[in-house]
This record gives sequence, structure tokens and C-alpha cells, in this order.
Amino acid sequence: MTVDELLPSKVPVRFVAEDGIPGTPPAGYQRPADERLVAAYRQMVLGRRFDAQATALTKQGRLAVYPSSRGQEACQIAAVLALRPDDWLFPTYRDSVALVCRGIDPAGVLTLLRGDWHCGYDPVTTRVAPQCTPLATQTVHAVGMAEAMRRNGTDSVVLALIGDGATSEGDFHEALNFAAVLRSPVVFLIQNNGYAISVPLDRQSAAPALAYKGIGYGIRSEQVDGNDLVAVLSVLSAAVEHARSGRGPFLVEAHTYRMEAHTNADDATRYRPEGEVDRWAAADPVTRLQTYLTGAGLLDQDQIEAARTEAETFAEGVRAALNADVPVDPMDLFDHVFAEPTTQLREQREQLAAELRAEGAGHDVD
Ligand SMILES: Cc1ncc(C[n+]2csc(CCOP(=O)(O)OP(=O)(O)O)c2C)c(N)n1
Ligand SMILES: [Mg+2]
Repeated sequence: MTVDELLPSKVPVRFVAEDGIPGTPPAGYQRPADERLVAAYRQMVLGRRFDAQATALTKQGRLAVYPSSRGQEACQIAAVLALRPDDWLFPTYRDSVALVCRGIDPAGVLTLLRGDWHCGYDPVTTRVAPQCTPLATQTVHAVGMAEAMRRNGTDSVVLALIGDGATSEGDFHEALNFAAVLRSPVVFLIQNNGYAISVPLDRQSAAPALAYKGIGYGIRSEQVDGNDLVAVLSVLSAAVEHARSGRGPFLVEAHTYRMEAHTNADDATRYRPEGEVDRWAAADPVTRLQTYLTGAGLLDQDQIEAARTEAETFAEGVRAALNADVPVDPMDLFDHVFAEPTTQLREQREQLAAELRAEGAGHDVD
């Protein structure tokens, strides 16, 4: 590919302005079909409600931690809707809404964040890798999976999600290089939400846009308005098609914003001004799509109400599932660490078992 073919648009691709009014369609991208957009709207309403419910569950002590993706719904939903069921998703800790959209049981999605030792769902049947906490490591795994599928003769594609801050990690660059050289069928979606915890993007990278990080490796790259579902779905669908048809990897940077703190354990007012959050509230992705679809005659008040009711019922289910106590055995801590436990681990195990016995917890130690 020539340099011009690799380069992203100078401004992020956008179909719908912040006020929900459609602009001039961007060259080279197709507007997704009406029914896909209406389905995406329902998923976004559901995703937002799920996200609010999960945040509430942290306050009730039912979840240990929850990284909210409020404001990033267009990215999360489009990432999943651009894929086929046989394609793979490699998510981060922030991408629970994408997993819910993929159809994974929400209690399973929240299992890890509840403090359990496993990811809560079957990565093989769902074709969703465990949500990854070590930054950028999922990108190398994603390339490995994409290569495996290509070599097995399938036309499945892998989509790896990554944050803006994580694009500074060596793993990200190694993944891009491998993917480009091997022409692996993988799409990288950078959700640039402006911050890596308290570090703003201008303290993280001097690149003109993170999308430019792809072209140095020979990867077709694009940037998109990450709060415009129509644009994100259009660009990602093109990116997935590019990868599926053997043209190699594709990198997309979506410009978005994290409306909540990094997690419930963070206080974002310590490092970002209120006005900034208000400004992004005016670019809300759910409201924008709703206004657009309503204006286009594709969504009426009854459908809006139906989407809300569906989301409310879903949230009730999440509450009921997460409010049920899970039997936990503290001794599980020591399982699945090493095939053969180390001496130190065995000693620690015995120490904990003795403490539990002393408390009368009645745990057997073999
Ligand atoms: C290898 C590694 N280093 C540091 C951390 C601690 N850490 C967790 S989240 C985070 C910020 C990541 O920011 P970004 O990639 O922009 O993703 P976001 O949280 O904004 O979605 C950091 C530094 C980690 N999880 N893994
Ligand atoms: Mg970030």
C-alpha cells in the first residue's frame, strides 16, 4: 500500500454532528443499513443502563471495582456489531458493555470485577478473550489468534480494543509490527478517551493523532468521531472487511471521552475540570443517535420507551444476580497459580488454613 492509502483522514470521520443532524457523508465510507442502526441504538441504551447498574453495585459492596465506559458506548457497541459470531474480540477491563452486547451473561461479565479468580465466561464458545488488565498484552494475543485462524484457513477476524494510554506500551508496537509483517486479519480499535487514569493525552503522546501510530508499521489507519455510532460502525465494518479479505491489519482511533472516573476507586475531580465533562456531555453518543434516528423517521417514541423498558428489566436481572451471595473458599487463592506449588506458597497455604481453623471456619486442609 502507498503512504497515501495508509494515512488516516485529516479530521475524524463523522456522519452525524453532535446535535444529531447528519452532515455531508464522508468519502469512502458507507452509512450502515437502517436496521443495524436501530439495533445499535437498543444496545446502547441497554449498555448505558448496565453500566449505571454496575457502578451502583460498587457502592453497595457487591462489586470490588468497576471501570465505567459511560460515554464510550458508540465504540463498545460498534466494535461488537461489526463482527460476526465466529470473529474474536480481545477486550480490556473497560469493555464490559461490549461483552454484554456480545450476549455474554452480565453476571459472568462482572465475575472478575467481583473479585473472583476466573473471568466468568467461556472465551472459546463466546469468542471473547478474558478482559485484560495488564495494558496492551491483549494486542499481541490478538495477533497470535488472528494468525492462527488465518493459518487454519478460516476467514475469521480479530478485533482488539485498547486505550489511548496503552498505546505507549511496547506490546502494542510489537503487535502492530507482527500484524503488519504477517498481514494478520486483525483490527485494532483505540478508544482514545482522553486519559490514562489521571494522565491526559498531551502528557502521553506527541503524535498528531494516535491513528498515525499505525502507518509507521505499514498498517492502514483511520480516525473517527468515537461518539458518532454511525461513523464508528461504518469505519469498523470497513476495517473488518479489509482484514477479512486478506488485505492485512487495520487500525482505528476513536475520539471519545470517559464521562466517569477511571474506576469507582478514583476521584476524577482532582485532575480534570468540570467544564470539560460538561462539554463532552453535549456530545453524548446515545442522545446523538436517538436524535438522528428520530429525525430520519427510523425511531419513534414507542420504540424509545420499549428500549428503556428492556434496559430496565435487564438491570433488574443484573441486580438480582449480583445480590445473590456466591460461596467463596479463601483456600481457592492458592489453586491455579502453579502446577506444582512452591514451598513458600505451600507454607502460606498452611498458614491461612490454620487461621481459618482457628476462626472455626472449618476448612479442611489436605
Ligand atoms: C502494564 C500495566 N501498567 C500499568 C497498569 C496500571 N493501569 C491500569 S489502567 C491504566 C491506564 C490506562 O489508560 P488507557 O490505556 O487510556 O485506558 P483507559 O483506562 O482510559 O480505558 C494504568 C496505567 C496496568 N494495568 N498494566
Ligand atoms: Mg484512556
